[in-house]
Amino acid sequence: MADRIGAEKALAQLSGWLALSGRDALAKRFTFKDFNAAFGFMTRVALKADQMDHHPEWTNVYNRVDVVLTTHDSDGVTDKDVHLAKFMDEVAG
Ligand code: H2B
Repeated sequence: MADRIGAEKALAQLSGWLALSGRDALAKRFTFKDFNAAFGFMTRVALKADQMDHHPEWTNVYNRVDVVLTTHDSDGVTDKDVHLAKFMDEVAG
């Protein structure tokens, strides 16, 4: 199982992400031009997440994707969340 590093340590390596209150998790809102761009982002991230066997909690409304990352098996934020967060930032551009 991945070691829990905690949101604070994770945030030091990321930009634009926030810590959720009451839960050891990272959050970010991604906003795109339209639904097509948002869903393209989700598709690319979904393939990566499945390869990693590490899945985001997320919701989509039109051009917006709200993401929460945490590692359920470790009961908090791990390097896997940092890795997936960085990938999302890269894909979102
Ligand atoms: N995703 C996330 N975010 N955290 C996990 O702990 C996790 C996961 N565990 N995806 C994986 C799947 C686990 O449930 C399976 C059995 O490998």
